[in-house]
Amino acid sequence: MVPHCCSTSYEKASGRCILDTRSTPETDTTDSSNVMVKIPDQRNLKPRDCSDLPPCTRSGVFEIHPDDTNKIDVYCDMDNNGGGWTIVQRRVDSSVDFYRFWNDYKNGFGSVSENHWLGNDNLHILTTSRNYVVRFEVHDFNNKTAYAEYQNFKVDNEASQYRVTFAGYTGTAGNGFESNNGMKFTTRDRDNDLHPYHCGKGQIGAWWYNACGKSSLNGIYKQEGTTVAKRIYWKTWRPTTLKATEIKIRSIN
Ligand SMILES: [Ca+2]
Repeated sequence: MVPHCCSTSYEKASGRCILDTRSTPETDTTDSSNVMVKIPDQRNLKPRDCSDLPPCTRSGVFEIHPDDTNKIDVYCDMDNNGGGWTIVQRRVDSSVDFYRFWNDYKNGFGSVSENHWLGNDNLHILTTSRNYVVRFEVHDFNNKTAYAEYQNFKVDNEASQYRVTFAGYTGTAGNGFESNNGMKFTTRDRDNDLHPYHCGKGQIGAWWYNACGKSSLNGIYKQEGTTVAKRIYWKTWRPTTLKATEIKIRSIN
């Protein structure tokens, strides 16, 4: 299965042989005509986000520089749906507690390459420096996957309670984020939602709740099949709790 890669490595995701950074020229072919591409030298790159990384970059953790003063470690998904995606949120299991406070969501938490929240301040810096598409990916316990994408995704600053705005909808998961447009962020210690009660406490989560709405991807991690309110949900796709989620953004300018 593995092609003949002479003094290189084989990258499964792209099906290519990868040349070492020291090699010249920048591309070559193997004896079986597989294209080899030089690994970009990432030491001198200052990408504003993952979409600035060179085309053959592999997925992984990178330091990005959204403006002159800020640098952030992020996970870049360079393999799926065209690549260039900066990961904002990821849930893969119950090992990281997402029932956290305002300052946790402000600053971000978890491990960049596993269960992770990038942080609302970082989201604000990124989404107000460029024009972003946001993609919500949801996975059920039968290994089925669906997504929802929105244009012009922006998260306002902390003084505005990280109010979110976006436009349009395309996808397969249903428009589960629709009623969250224009909503402020709510956590267990700050009720900014439109419901008479506190959605952050009622749903055991942190989200741009309306009253409370059809999505809650930072809900408490539950086992397969549960439909109790306190869970990870995207109700326009599945009535049951979700196994894994990802939120990622990609700039279009
Ligand atoms: Ca409320």
